[in-house]
Amino acid sequence: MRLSPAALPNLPTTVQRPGYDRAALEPGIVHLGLGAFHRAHQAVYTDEALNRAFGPWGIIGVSLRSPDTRDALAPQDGLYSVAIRDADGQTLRVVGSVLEGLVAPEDPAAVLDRLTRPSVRIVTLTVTEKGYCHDPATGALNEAHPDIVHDLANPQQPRTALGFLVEALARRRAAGLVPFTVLSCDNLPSNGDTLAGLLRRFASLRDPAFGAWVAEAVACPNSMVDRIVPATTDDDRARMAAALGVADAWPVMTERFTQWVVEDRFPVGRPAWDTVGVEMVADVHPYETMKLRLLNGSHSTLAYLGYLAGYETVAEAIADPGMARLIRGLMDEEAGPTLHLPPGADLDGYKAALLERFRNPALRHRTWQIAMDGTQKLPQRLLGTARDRLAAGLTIDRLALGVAAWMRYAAGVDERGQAIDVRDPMADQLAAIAAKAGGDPDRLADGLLGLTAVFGTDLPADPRFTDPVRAALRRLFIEGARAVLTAA
Ligand code: CS2
Repeated sequence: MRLSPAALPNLPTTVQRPGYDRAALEPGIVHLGLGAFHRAHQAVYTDEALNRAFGPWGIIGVSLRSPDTRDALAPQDGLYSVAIRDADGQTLRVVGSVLEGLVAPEDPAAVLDRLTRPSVRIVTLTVTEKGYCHDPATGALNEAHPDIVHDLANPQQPRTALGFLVEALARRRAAGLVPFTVLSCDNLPSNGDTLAGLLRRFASLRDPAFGAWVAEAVACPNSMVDRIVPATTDDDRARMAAALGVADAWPVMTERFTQWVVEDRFPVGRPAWDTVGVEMVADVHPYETMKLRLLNGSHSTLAYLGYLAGYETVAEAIADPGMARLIRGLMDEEAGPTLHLPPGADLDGYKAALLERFRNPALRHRTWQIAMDGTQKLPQRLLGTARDRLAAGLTIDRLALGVAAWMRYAAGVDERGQAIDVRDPMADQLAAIAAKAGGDPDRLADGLLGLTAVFGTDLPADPRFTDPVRAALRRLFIEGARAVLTAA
């Protein structure tokens, strides 16, 4: 038996399920990037909001690359399960807010069709950092990106999120339809403002007057998203089937903690997210900086060092006392003091909760998963913090160790001489730099610091940044990650 609307009445009574009439649910949101994170976060909030205040806010989910999620959910009529797991056990629910899945490369016209429906009023995105096709150091559009070049030349057959959004906005404008609100839910600094700038630039490259209209007419609220969602494994599928009594081809695993802070700028409406815990605020920046620098900055540092030290998961890595000291120090001494806190924030409670979340024994969150796409993540997770500290004349030793651990990882060979599967949009450049460095830490540092898309031009020219990074990288090569952690 497979999870489906017909199977809902027979699920164990402890499994929460949609309390609204899915057959009457109209789509009002198109989501780009139908991955596990969206399904454990925004889709859950929307499901809850539909329970509270039913309205035309069903979700059409679009995968920009692989058909896997669509293939898993289609036979289930879009239904899927979410397991909240921690030391206390697990809580299960079935989510009903996703109505349909589409695979963009299979049928771009179908995606554009959904995006131009009058009932669609919000487009949300979780396309990961690299999905914005921008220069991570500056936020500017990477106009040489092959997919951007393609989408400008073939507006009817886009490949990128930007290409779809801009073509759909052009069609809506031509048809006299109101533009949708575009809500980025990725871990980028000023994600809405950044996206607004990219949309404007992309649209201007098609036609400057259209670019000006996009800048004027399209609302792109900033948002901060937070929930840890490790990739689902076959073991998770088997445990889920046993708990539900039916098979779910792609359940998602997550933690109890969840947070979503959104700027309340939705000129054409939104679900009743404010009734289900979404914090609707005027300014997201303080929330976002706190999260990116404390959670994600710690996560990346822990992921690179943890992987090098032979730890497979976050929980294993943070159980190393040296790692716990390092991450605590990074938060307390280096990242924390750079923050302008949101109103009413409890910084100590937040940091303690983060360490507890990293220790969650029931989530197998792989260091390798977090280590992906380092070139896209480092700027907002570690380098912005380093810039602020250097400007204030402060030290950056732990941040430098995090950056050096990325460099050691990006070199592509672990401490036992085994190849590392380095996933990164700049993987070819990383490999070429590593090959040229031939295992010499100083040459590796020089080569990687030359990536201006990551480091800009200021940091590589500042010895207060480069000296501690080089020193940490030498130690990682000579002593190894475990020894460096022991001394942390
Ligand atoms: C992680 C994030 O994979 C990663 O890079 O740091 O996905 C992290 O789990 C989320 O941002 C938590 O909200």
